[in-house]
This record gives sequence, structure tokens and C-alpha cells, in this order.
Amino acid sequence: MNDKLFPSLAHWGAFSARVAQGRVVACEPFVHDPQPSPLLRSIPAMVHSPLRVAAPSVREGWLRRRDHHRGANERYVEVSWDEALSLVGDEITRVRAEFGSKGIFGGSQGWSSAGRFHHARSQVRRFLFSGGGCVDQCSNYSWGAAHYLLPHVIGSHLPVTGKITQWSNIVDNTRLLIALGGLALKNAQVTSGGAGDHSTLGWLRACAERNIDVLVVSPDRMDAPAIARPRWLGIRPNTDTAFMLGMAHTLATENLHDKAFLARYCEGYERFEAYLLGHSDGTPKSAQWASAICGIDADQIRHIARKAAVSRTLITCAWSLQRADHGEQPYWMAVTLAAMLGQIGLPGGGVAFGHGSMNGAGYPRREGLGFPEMPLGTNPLDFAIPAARMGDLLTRPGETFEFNGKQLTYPTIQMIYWAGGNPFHHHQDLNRLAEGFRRPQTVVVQEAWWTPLARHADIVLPATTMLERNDIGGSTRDKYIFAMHQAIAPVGLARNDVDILRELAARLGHEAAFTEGRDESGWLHHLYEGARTAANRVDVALPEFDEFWSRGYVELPGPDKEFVLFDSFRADPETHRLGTPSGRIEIFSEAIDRFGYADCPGHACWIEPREWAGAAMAEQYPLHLVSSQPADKLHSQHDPGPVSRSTKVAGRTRVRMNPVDASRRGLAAGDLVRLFNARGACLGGLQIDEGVREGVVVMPTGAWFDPASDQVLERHGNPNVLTADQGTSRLGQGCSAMTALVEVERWSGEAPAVQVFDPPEVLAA
Ligand SMILES: Nc1nc2c(c(=O)[nH]1)N[C@H]1C(S)=C(S)[C@@H](COP(=O)(O)OP(=O)(O)OC[C@H]3O[C@@H](n4cnc5c(=O)[nH]c(N)nc54)[C@H](O)[C@@H]3O)O[C@H]1N2
Ligand SMILES: Nc1nc2c(c(=O)[nH]1)N[C@H]1C(S)=C(S)[C@@H](COP(=O)(O)OP(=O)(O)OC[C@H]3O[C@@H](n4cnc5c(=O)[nH]c(N)nc54)[C@H](O)[C@@H]3O)O[C@H]1N2
Ligand SMILES: [Mo]
Repeated sequence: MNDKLFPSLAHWGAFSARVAQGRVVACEPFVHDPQPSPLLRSIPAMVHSPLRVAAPSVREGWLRRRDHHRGANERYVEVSWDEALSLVGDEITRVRAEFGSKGIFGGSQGWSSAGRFHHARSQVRRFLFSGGGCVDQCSNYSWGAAHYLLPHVIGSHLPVTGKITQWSNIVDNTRLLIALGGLALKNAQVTSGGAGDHSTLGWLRACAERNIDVLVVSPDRMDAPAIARPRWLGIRPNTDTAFMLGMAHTLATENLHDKAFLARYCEGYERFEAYLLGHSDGTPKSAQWASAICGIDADQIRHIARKAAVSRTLITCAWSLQRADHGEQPYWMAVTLAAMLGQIGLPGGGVAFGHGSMNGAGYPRREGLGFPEMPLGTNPLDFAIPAARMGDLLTRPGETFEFNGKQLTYPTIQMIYWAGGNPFHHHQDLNRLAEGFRRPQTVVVQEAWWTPLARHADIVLPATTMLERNDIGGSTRDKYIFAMHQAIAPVGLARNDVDILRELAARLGHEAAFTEGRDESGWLHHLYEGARTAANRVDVALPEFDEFWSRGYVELPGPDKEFVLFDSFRADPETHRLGTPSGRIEIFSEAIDRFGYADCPGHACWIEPREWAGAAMAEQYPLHLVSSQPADKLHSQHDPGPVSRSTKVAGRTRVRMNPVDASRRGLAAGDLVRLFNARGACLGGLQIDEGVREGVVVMPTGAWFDPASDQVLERHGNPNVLTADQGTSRLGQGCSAMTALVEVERWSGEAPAVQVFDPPEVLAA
């Protein structure tokens, strides 16, 4: 066989594509990766999938009548590239002329591919910005609440991006590791921008070897991998703030809190303490009080607090905690609790975010080392909505809302342009989103596959995958820069996103601003040289481009000194002031207090989520839905691939439930079940698991949205027909997907077939 190997990179790992007779036949993991992800196995089937968009396609109803009827099961007509680009170019020109740039929604949230030059979302925003601007999106679905809270409290949001105390430092120093939301290995498969070094498993093993007391607090025991020899506390979802308040109360009443640390490094502890002890509202937040809310025994809460006070303790919070109603509160409370323990800035102590959320969180790059990233330019419109508020944008034009101390108004969107994301994966309350998607005049999508988003578009432009183009990849959370070699010719009539946009820019008269005079090769050299120059400045020599390209990767040295979050602030808080107004940790924030938000007051506090076990609504919908990240894919990417398909039960997403809840409903393993609430309903395949806390069901995200035409039932198991589309609070306006109540029953009728894995009807040109 005359197979050839081509180095490449996905968010879930570096690999080499094996190509025979012009087809990708296998993906071989990067040789230096200690723990390659099994997700690589889906790539060949997906690249050559019958679900690839073969040619530019226009929805028949839009082409003939300009109708807005965007459903999930529409018919398309193939057109030539020239006709497709004329239609798109004319629409952009018309909408800009009639409504201005604020008529175009181009935030295009989504992970796209790992390559940094062909990163679709970056390119589409560059294109729209250089052509006059668009309504953009700020922050993301991952950590929206933290993004806007943490600068008020600790002066920066950077710790939530992965700049946190290094794993090696934890292994050497921590004695008690409290992981709220856990350390799930499923999540460690992925790093945004690509992972060459899957290291989390090794770090968890090292924790066990050092006899670190790893305490996983989560509704799902899967978040407590056995390799770390953890203890598991099955908490009620969305109640971590109460749990930590109970610990804080124990510290304060037993005089175990570090008064010297609070006085020197923090602002406003007294205001918080008045609340904690119940002086300001009559309710002491005792361990007993906390236990009734979070479902963890009061003695256990007290015991953990006492142990934390005498051990080197690190509290690390998964990002999921803040992807919930009032998601700002658990993060603020974790900082407050860590401040009371007085170990912030010490090796292996204090507070951190996301060690269990993504590979490489806790592996910061050496200070000063750059990585290849496309410049976006600036948006002339200078307007962005918080990422997760797009449902409101589309359904509430003209409405004013509050966001981190500002008032913004949703404009009326006439045109949506998307490349590199899937809102029918990532957004909440998808039935509402589908309604919002019918409002604009035109929806343009660049996609490689007939995803649920492509099926809701008027004009679908077929894009190449990473194996059909040359690129360069890397992440601040990984130690490599990777060359990505084109392995095969574009499939069907697919074009590179950047080439589609360049030709449109040429037709619209801003090609030079879009390309800056560089083609693919020019940009790859430019991006690599940027990283090389930055490295040179910190005395790290990287090889010339040609050597890098033929070797396929370069390895960058790790930090020269172990990274410990806030160590310099601790050493000298006057010189290394935090970026908060006081320069210190703000346990009470004047700035937030002045906003006057009842849903995010001036210090951390327990506010009941609108949906949780303690809500009145729980009588009708008694199960808390946890829609966590899927183990078998990245979001909705490659859901039709073999890895994802092999995990489905009865052809639908697996939903896990405690045996007590199952027997109460007369349900058995393998049953086809219907999950429902007032917002929607979907099918799932039942798995019974005593590692799921009673009162909770776990349905991971990622199933391609497959509504029956009446929209009453989603057939495939997409939990976002059940989640609520509401901001975390007026402060962060983040995604609050983890706050949803549902009921589950056996599906007794005939099982409706899943249809989203069949391509839509497409008429030849
Ligand atoms: N219920 C619930 N919902 C959630 C979450 C949750 O925890 N619970 N988590 C949220 C989070 S944290 C996130 S980050 C989001 C993720 O949401 P998204 O990032 O929108 O999800 P993806 O499935 O990664 O979408 C990427 C899309 O880009 C396409 N694509 C890949 N490469 C290319 C390319 O080169 N060119 C083009 N044009 N397209 C390409 C893929 O086919 C795919 O359709 O979901 C959010 N939604
Ligand atoms: N395999 C894979 N890995 C991924 C991704 C993927 O799609 N697939 N997505 C990546 C992305 S974009 C992101 S943002 C990160 C997200 O990282 P996280 O937000 O940390 O990931 P999740 O899986 O949503 O949540 C982690 C765990 O938190 C638990 N949990 C949920 N609610 C609560 C709660 O109220 N309290 C407590 N204590 N625990 C709770 C759930 O059981 C869940 O397994 O993951 C990344 N990693
Ligand atoms: Mo995310």
C-alpha cells in the first residue's frame, strides 16, 4: 500500500491522517501524547460522510419566495458557487444599505476547528468587521458569569481561562483538594485550539500516589475518577454556595478563619460575616442550614471545614458551577471561603477554576511565549451582546436589558451569518430559538455537514474540514505548536471558509482589508513568525518555518518557575495590587453593590435558583437535569460518527438515573423514555446508575437536534429543548443551562425514527 501520513490537529488531539487513494482511512495519535483521545476514531468517517454538504445550496422557500419558514426538515436547491456568492453578496449589501451594520448578527459563537488560520469564527468576524461591522457576541457559553464577576472580585478573569496553580505544584503541596464539580476525565480529552499532551490522567494518578485527600463534590460520581482515589459527595445541583456557606460558618464560629489574611489582603469581610452569622437577615448560614439545602450531612460539612483549616487546601471549581442560575455566587463564595482559610497565594493552596474542565487548565505556558492566533480587527459597530443572550436578541428586538452595570438594547436582526458553531447545539430552550430564527430575512451558514444549523439556513455554503487545507494550531494550555498538512483534496465542491469570504470581500470591495495581502501560505508564515519572535524575546529559540513544517510540530518549554495563582500578590500586596478598585480581594464589592441587582448583590450569598429541588415547580417536575459535556464527542461535532453512535441507547442520547428514581417510575435499563417540562420534550435511552444522586438525571449535550415537524417532541435526545434561556444574573448574563427541572416517563408509543442523520432533500441544479 502506498499510504501517506499527514500531521494534523483537532481540539481533542494531535494526530497523523493516513491517506490511501485520496481518502482518509485512519488517524494515528501523536507519538508524544501520553493519553490520546478515542474521539480521533470518528474523523475518517466524518470527513467522507454522506452528510457532507456537497455543493452550495439554497432553501427552496427562500429561493422562490423569500419565505422565512426555517424548520428542521426543509428542501434545498443546489446552485453554482457564482450564484450562491451573488445571492450572499447582494443580501449583505442590501441589508447594510437598508438597516446598517446593526441589522447583521455575526457573533458566530462556536468552536470551529483547531487550526488557527482557518478558524471559521475568527475569519467570519474578520470579514464582517472589515466590511462595516455587525452585532457581535462577547464572552462565551463556557464561563460567561465568571468572566464578568471575577474582575470585580479578584481583578481579572484570566484564572478561569486556565492560568491557575499548576498541577505539579498541587501534587507537591496540596493535602486536601476540594473539587466542586469534580475532575471528570471525559472533559480532559479536549483543549480549545488542540491538545498534544493529554496530561490530566497522569496528574490524578500522582495525587493518589501522594495520598492527597481528593474530595469530589458533584451530583454525578463519574466526576470522581477512581485513579485519583477520591471521596465522592453527591451534592444537590446548584447548591454549592450553600455548602460553602456552611463551611464558612463553621470556620467563623469556631474561630478557625485567618483574620490576619482577611485584614491584609481582603476588602469587606465584615459585611459578609454579618450575613454569614445571620446578623443582617436573621438566618445564620450554619452547617445545619446548609445541609437542608445541599443534601450533605451537617457533620460532614463541619468536618471538612475543620480539616481544610488545618491542611494545605485548594478549592477548585469546575466551570459548570457558574453555568447555572446565579452562577456568579458559587465562584464568589469559593474565593470568599478560600480567603477565610488564608491560603490564597501559597503553594498548593487557595482557590482555582477549571482543573477538571479542560485539559491543560493548570498548565500555563511560560510567560511571554505567544501562540499563533488570527487578529480579528475591530468591529466598527462596537456592539456585542453577551454570547448566551442570542435567544433574547432574536425574539425581543427593541428591549432594554442590564449587563454588568450597563444598559443595552437589542437591535432588530435582519440577517444572520454563521460559520464554525452550532446554535442548535449550544443554545438553551431550542424551541424558542427556532422561533427566533424565523424572524430575520436571511440566514447564511458555512458548514461542512448538514448540521441542525445548516438545516435552519437559507443559504448553505459548503466548507472544507481541517484535512482539506494547510493550517497551524496550538493553545495557551498546551506545550506544542502543530503544523497541519492538507491530506486530501476538498470533498465535493467544498471551499475553505477563508476563500469563500475572500471572494465575497472582493465582490463587496474590501478584499485588501480582509486579506491584508496574504494568502494561506503568507498567513501561516506570518502566524508562525509571530510566535517565533515572541519566543525569541524570552530567549527561547524556535526553528525556522520550513523546519517546523517538515517536522510537524515544535515543543515549547514549560514555565521557568511553577505557576502559583496570586503568589506575588501574597508576597507584596502593595506592589502587586489586584485589578480591583481596592487592589485587594473584594469579599464585598462596592461596585457590584452600587448596581443594585437583587440577583447579584454586594457579596456572595445563597439565592434560590428559579428551578431546583427546593422550588415549588419541583412538585410537577421533580428531577434536576444535568446536561454536562459529552464523553463521546466535542459538543455536537461528529455526533454521526462511530464513537458517538456507539454510546446511544435505543438510538438516542443515554440518560442516567438513580435506581430509586427509576423504580419509583417503573423504569428499567434500556427503556426509551421521554423527558419533559413546560418548555419541551425529548426522547432518551435509559441507563440506571447508582452514581447519580437521587433526584437528578444526567443527559449530556451534543445530539443533533431532531424535532418532529410539529416541534412537540425532539426525537434524538437534545437536552437543550428542556433548558431555560435566561441569563445567570444581570451582572454576567451567562448561560444557565445547568438549572432545569424535568420529569421522565416511559415512552409507550411507537418509537419515532431519528431523521437528522439522513441528509435533507436537495434538488440538483
Ligand atoms: N445544555 C447545555 N448546553 C450547552 C452547554 C452545557 O453545558 N449544557 N455548554 C455550552 C458550552 S460551554 C459551549 S462551548 C457550547 C459549544 O457550542 P458550539 O461550539 O457551537 O458547538 P460545536 O458542536 O463545537 O459547533 C461547532 C460547529 O462548527 C462546525 N465546524 C467545524 N469545523 C469547521 C470549519 O472549519 N468551518 C466551518 N464553517 N464549520 C466548522 C462543526 O461542524 C460544528 O457544527 O455549547 C454550550 N451549550
Ligand atoms: N469530551 C468533551 N470534553 C469537553 C467538552 C466536550 O464537549 N466534550 N467541552 C469542553 C468545553 S467547551 C468546556 S466549556 C468544558 C466545560 O467544563 P465543565 O463545565 O466543568 O464541564 P461539564 O461536563 O459541563 O460539568 C462538569 C461536571 O459538573 C457537574 N455539575 C453540574 N452541575 C453541578 C452543580 O451544580 N454542582 C456541582 N458540584 N457539580 C455540578 C456535572 O456532573 C458535570 O459532569 O468542557 C470541555 N471539555
Ligand atoms: Mo465551553
